[in-house]
Amino acid sequence: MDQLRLYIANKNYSSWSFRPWIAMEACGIPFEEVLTPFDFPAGNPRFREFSPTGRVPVLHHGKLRIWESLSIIEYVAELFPQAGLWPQDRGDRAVARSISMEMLSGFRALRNACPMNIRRPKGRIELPDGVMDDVARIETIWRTRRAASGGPYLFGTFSAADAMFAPVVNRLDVYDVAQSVDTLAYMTAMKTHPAWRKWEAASRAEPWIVPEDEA
Ligand SMILES: N[C@@H](CCC(=O)N[C@@H](CS)C(=O)NCC(=O)O)C(=O)O
Repeated sequence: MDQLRLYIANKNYSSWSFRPWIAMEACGIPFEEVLTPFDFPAGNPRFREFSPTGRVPVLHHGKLRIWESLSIIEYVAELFPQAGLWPQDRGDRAVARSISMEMLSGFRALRNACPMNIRRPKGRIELPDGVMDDVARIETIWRTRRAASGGPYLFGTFSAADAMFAPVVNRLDVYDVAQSVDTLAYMTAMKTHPAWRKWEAASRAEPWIVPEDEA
């Protein structure tokens, strides 16, 4: 099989890159990573060299190009069915996809106000209207899924749904907006996963600062 090559941007800031990366890393899927740092003042011109949309993440597999974080996860889940990216139970799988899509298309107030920033020291900021509504919905999803599965992840073992929420775990953590014991327990499970620790260590070692993402 051709090597899978995942194109990503800064580990400290690129929330969409984080999702397929942690899904593949946590589920033991072999891949090569290619990191190209953001260059926002210039409009990220180098991304066009490997990405049809000029955005990351993108997966190259032979001549195939796959963009959009969730499509990448779906592709590798089909390539490696034994890796368990999605829950085994069909109903659970459907709900995992529902909450993954809800994440992909929603929670804009939280995403706009609180950019992912792995190495940000914990501290509150003034939050615009709507952010705490997003947080409440996210906490309900996490609490409901962990109660149904028994945890520690949303569907018991780590799945693509956890990967889709990984950047949100960072946001609730570093902007100090999570309070409930159950939310904090889920965040601890995520932040102590070996794949998270690997991404975090690399984020901390990066030299780049992106002013647009320093809230
Ligand atoms: N819906 C896309 C979002 C991709 C996206 O917006 N990526 C950001 C980085 S996290 C990007 O490439 N931004 C560069 C730009 O807009 O120039 C996905 O799920 O992959």
